[in-house]
This record gives sequence, C-alpha cells and structure tokens, in this order.
Amino acid sequence: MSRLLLALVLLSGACADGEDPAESPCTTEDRGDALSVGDRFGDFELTALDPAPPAVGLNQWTLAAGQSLDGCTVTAETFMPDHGHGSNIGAVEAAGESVEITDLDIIMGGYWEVTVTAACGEDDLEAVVQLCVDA
Ligand SMILES: [Cu+2]
Repeated sequence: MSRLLLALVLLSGACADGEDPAESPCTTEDRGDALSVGDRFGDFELTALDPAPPAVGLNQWTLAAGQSLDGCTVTAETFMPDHGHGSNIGAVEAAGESVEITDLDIIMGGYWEVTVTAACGEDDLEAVVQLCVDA
C-alpha cells in the first residue's frame, strides 16, 4: 500500500514539471508587447509612460501628435477584446501637441487595446495602442 502511494506522489510530481503555470500570458501574445517610450501607433508617439512598461493598476501616459491639438476633442478608451470589457480612465486632455491620459486603469494582465483619438474638424488623428501587460 505505501509503495502505491509513493508511486502516485512521484507521478503527480512529474506532471507538474511539464509546464510552468506562473508563465505570463505575454510570452505567447503576438498582437501586442510591453510598451516603450518612442513607440509609434497610428498618428501618435508615446512620449511618457508611468509606470514603464505599463503595469496592472493606474497608469499615466503622454502621446505626442506632432501638431497642435488646440481646439481638438481628445478621447481615449480601453478594451480587452478577449474578454469583451474595458476599464476606466481618469482624464484625457490635450496639452499643446500632446494627449495626456491620467489614471488609465489596467485592471488585469493580458492583451489590451487603447484607442486614442483627436477630433480636430477635418483632421482627425487616431492611434490604437496594442499592448500586453504581465499578470
Ligand atoms: Cu479582461
């Protein structure tokens, strides 16, 4: 009887070694990566990230448009396509040629899309920032 128990313990130990359950979803994610300052998406370039790279929790981002955003209406929206949900953003404001996003709340690790737009009359700017955040 004790020999059988020992064999079962050894077998279950061997199975657990097959894959690392703590591995981040981002190691196998092809659609997005960790973000860095200087990354460009659509009409915008990331010029500040806090924290860098983005992490679960409240994030502060600045994106530069390369043109004045005076008079433009700026918006940002988060979306997690695999789960069909977004999350809250504290504030989105235009400042000179930049969009400042305050308290972008990344509520969980995984693949996210953050759509940033500046509606400036005839000249609308857009970026879909694709990123993966470690769990
Ligand atoms: Cu989710």
